[in-house]
Amino acid sequence: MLIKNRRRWEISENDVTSESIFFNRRRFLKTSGLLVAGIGTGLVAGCDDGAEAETVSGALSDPNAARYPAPRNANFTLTREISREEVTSRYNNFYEFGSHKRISGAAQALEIRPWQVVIDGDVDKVLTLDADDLISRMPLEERLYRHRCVEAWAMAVPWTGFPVAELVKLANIKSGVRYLRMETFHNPDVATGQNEFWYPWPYVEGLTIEEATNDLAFMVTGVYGKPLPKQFGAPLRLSVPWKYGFKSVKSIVRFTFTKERPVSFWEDINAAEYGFWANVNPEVPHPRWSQATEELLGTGKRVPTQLFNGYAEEVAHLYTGNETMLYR
Ligand SMILES: Nc1nc2c(c(=O)[nH]1)N[C@H]1C(S)=C(S)[C@@H](COP(=O)(O)O)O[C@H]1N2
Ligand SMILES: [Mo]
Repeated sequence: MLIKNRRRWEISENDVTSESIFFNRRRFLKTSGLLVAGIGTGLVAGCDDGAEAETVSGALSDPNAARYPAPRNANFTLTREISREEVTSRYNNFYEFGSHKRISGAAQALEIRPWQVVIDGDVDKVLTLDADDLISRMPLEERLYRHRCVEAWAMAVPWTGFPVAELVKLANIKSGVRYLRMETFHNPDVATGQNEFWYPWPYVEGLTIEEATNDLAFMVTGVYGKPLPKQFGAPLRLSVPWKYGFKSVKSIVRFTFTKERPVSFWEDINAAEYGFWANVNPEVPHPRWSQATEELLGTGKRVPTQLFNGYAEEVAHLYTGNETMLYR
């Protein structure tokens, strides 16, 4: 289909609703009571404790808030400085809210509570869980990770979360499962970028089961010692730091275990540029970005890029004997 082959830089950024319109709309919804009325109407399985408190504004509060900052896992440290929160929280890729970096204001319109998560596919029993409930069952820890976008910028952040392997354990998967498919929410009323019909919404990403259960694969629930801000992909966002950033899917609503390799969002748009594997590799240039070096956000410094983004020791064994995995 011709329209799908439109490149990112050809897409107009002017049709994104401005922040002020967003906030005015929210204010209208709040004062008219519509926003409050919309909360809590979805009966969510597994969310039966009724303990969620309502704040004055009508938004539900985070029952896991007291668990931040979580204890830091010393196995995951960095040899570079942590990127400044003021920079990383205002420079984000989240196409649901616009095809540019200044989406942090618009992303605040996303209601993350209640948030239903489905675990389905080749599992013993389909699970429908409330995200807060899921997180409350998981061991939270802090890890210092690199993040490397295919656009050749990089950051280093203290994520809080739990190993994806814990979620795989909870899912009780059947034998023969080979992939984990993850899907972002779909709500064009709130995420105006999803009205840009030439994108294959909702955003989808996938990993092999071996990748998903590798110790580095992390399900992020917080950052900088606090629950995750919306622009970073609250309430559940993946981090697979040895792969290009687009693999780290945000605001997940569905985990599907399958025998078939999922087609990722960017792979669907342009498989030659954004393949399924997307392992960071300085020797394989992207048509628009040499991958040899990267800019550290907020510093103006460029540094050499490393194979697997510096995580070869942890993950190289996953790809031995298959060259294509080192390509795209
Ligand atoms: N749902 C969704 N997830 C997404 C994206 C997106 O547009 N939508 N962008 C990806 C890309 S390209 C990158 S680099 C990271 C950016 O994460 P950050 O904004 O928290 O730095 O999120 C990834 N996850
Ligand atoms: Mo990215």
